[in-house]
Amino acid sequence: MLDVRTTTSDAAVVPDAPPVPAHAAIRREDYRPPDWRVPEIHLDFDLGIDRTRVRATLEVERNGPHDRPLRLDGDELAPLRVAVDGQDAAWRMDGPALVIEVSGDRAMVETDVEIAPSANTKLTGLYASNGMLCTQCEAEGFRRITFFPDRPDVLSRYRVRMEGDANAFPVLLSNGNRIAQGEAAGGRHWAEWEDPFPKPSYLFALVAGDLQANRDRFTTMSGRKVELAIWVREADLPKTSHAMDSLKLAMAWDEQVYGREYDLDLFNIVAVGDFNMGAMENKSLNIFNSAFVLADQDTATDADFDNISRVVGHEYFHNWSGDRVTCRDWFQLSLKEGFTVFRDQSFSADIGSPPVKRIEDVRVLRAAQFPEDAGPLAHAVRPDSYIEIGNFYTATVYNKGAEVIRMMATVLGRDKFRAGTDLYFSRHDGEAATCDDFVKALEDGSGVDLTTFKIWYSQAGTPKVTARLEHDADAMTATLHLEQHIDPTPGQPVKQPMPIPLKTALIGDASGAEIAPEQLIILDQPRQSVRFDNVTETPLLSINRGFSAPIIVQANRRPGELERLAWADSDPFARYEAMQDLMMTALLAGAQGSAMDAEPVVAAVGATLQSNALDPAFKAEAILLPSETLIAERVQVVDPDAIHAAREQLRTAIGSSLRDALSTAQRSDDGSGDDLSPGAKGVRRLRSIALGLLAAATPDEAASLAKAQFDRADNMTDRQGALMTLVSLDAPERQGALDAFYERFHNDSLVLDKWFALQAAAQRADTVDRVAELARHPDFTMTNPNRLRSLAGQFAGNHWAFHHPSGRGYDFVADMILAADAINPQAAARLVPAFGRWRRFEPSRAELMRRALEKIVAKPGLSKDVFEQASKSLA
Ligand code: B3K
Ligand code: ZN
Repeated sequence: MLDVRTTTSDAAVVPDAPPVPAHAAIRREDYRPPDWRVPEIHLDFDLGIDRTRVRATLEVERNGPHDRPLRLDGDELAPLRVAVDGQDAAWRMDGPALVIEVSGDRAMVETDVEIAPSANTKLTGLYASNGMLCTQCEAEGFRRITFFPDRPDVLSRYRVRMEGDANAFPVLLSNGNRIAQGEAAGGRHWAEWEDPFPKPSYLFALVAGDLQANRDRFTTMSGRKVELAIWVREADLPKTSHAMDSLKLAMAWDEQVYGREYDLDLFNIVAVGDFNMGAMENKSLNIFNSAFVLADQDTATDADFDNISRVVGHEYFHNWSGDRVTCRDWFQLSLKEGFTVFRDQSFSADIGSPPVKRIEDVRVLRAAQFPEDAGPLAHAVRPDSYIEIGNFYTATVYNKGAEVIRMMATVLGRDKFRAGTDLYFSRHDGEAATCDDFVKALEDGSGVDLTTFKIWYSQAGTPKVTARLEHDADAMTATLHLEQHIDPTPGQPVKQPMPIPLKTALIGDASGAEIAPEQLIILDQPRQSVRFDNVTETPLLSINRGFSAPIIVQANRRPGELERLAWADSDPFARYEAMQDLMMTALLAGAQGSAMDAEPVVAAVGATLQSNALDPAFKAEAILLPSETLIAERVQVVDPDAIHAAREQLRTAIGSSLRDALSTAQRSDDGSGDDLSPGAKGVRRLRSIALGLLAAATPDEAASLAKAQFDRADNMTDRQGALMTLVSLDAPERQGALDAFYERFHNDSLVLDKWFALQAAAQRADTVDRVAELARHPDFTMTNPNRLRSLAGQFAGNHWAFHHPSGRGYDFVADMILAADAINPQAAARLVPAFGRWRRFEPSRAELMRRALEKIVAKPGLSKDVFEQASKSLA
């Protein structure tokens, strides 16, 4: 229904537009430039936790010849006043949007609204968290603060004045530079900020609260002095040093690797307890989930420390890949996200261990993106349509998007890639660009044609490549036969061949040497063969080295080939991959009812553990078994119990056969808790993985080992690692350790999240009952996304427990989704993909999952976020 109102009797009324159907899809091909531009905006905030008054003054400019009215997006807003050039003006509401007739080509448009931050449980727009006010505007949150053409291709210069109670909000921050501040009557004060860089509304930010700063400085490569500040509650200040160190490293790295310098005098980070995702790259005022800022040895694991470096780097790198060059429309989201993930991955590799980082990145891709790409929610890196853009901050847009850029970087080589990115940044600085613009800049900067790679942006699905190596000993040649295939995905029944860069080498079976040095094969045909000459001994195929393409390789292997590669391959990733393939072969046999031959796996794990040439971090990765979710992706019909049993069987075989080597790794004293070097982190990681394998073979003994590790721990990594094993055991030590953990840390919400998450991840038949109890625990709340994720999100990812044959796991998560939807649709929608693969399960579970999805879709008043995910999952 249209809500037509006018404030003056002679106002022009725009003819009614046809009603927009509920939950309509937005399509990429419908893009057209904005009707009106807004070069300048002035915002005036009268701040209050319960009520905030926002006055916006927009300098608007007609964009090209047309007679369309000014249409300003809004969401749950009602205008209190609308003026054009100082005069009350005619306006009407078209659904949530404000429509104003503007006669000339230019005008000053003023609107007043009142918003209620404390009632804003969606955590987008302006909201309250622990007594402070903060914003989250990406993707469409700005329209919840004020009326505006809320789309990324409308770039404006922002001036922001805010005024509020000086006690409640001693700190007042926004983007850019503070240009004035002062006292006001009644214990109030104000500040005015100005951002010289035009930016889209999604990068606007405001923070008001009682915060303290960890301050530091960075001098850029051209000598500019930048004031750095990380704002937190006073008690958290001691936990900010790692984030600050990471920020300075990231700033220096972007100068060295991409030639990108910071461009303002201030860079602020604010930590917030209630936040929908990891962090947000608002220009010069990054707002972070406190989980990605706060860390010390006692409360944060090594993984937490690494994640802080990664996310601090990611948001900082957005200053160029996202803020200076932004996206034309939300279909181009991967332009900034894929590129920035690629940049943060390279940064983490450079400050840590490149091979281990690559393995971790691939593990994440396989766990999150491959299933997405093979299921009902599959979409292209540059999607064609969406109902709710919030649902497209996916592993495909982020992680596959990063892989696409990595492939082009591989093809170009370092210098040409850098020439391409230099051109991209200079050509599009201050603009809203597209993925095509990015590829074009890489092409023009490098002089290399990348046209064929564009298909990676438009075609969904993970390519499967079969590889067969034929050896002709007499001719001393080997021929590699490659074939590619992509299964249909929703809306894309027929697939085109893709260009697939495969780093390939041949390893001599007898010598273990590289008998054909690594070369880059570009497979861009459905079928292709490549010949190798001078093959002097039986060759082993080392393919997709370094995971040079985000694909599934199905190689025909001779018996013993993987075992040999696991030992001899000169590429660390390929070596890891050979171990994974060995393990997967055994696991698939077990899960599909055949006899499992654990021996080759045990031998390879044993050799890895004993090796003096490998570091502990690599060993830890290499001996980690594929997850149950990953195994499920590889079987015809998923039976979670059979998969779980097979994995346990293999863990038990490893644990019992390699008891001594595992005990040695578990007992290693190297790496004191405050040592965050890759070596020390590797020792700790290996310790807890070894403990887990020992527990599969000798649970009682492992329980006391775990308890000792828990009691002795001087760091959270060892403590959490011990607890991870204990929670899955039926041992007397279990409850005591959980209680001790709770007792010590229940006032620290980030650590309490771990307490919930550990129990939700427990490999136990009764986990489904335990999570239901935990949902009634006084410390559980759905209003905090971290807490919701630590219980419901963790449980939904616990393959065996979630897929409990009774269907109670499905009921639990479905009920969580529906309850959370009424509070925070974005957080609720993130839980839906757990049901997405329902068609692949054995009939009884498939039916129960389908019913859970139907129950969700049938709920009256469902958000479009959850509706889109659940209805597409059923389709
Ligand atoms: N750009 C933000 C994500 C915003 C998500 C909005 N639903 C964080 C990031 O990727 O850096
Ligand atoms: Zn990002």
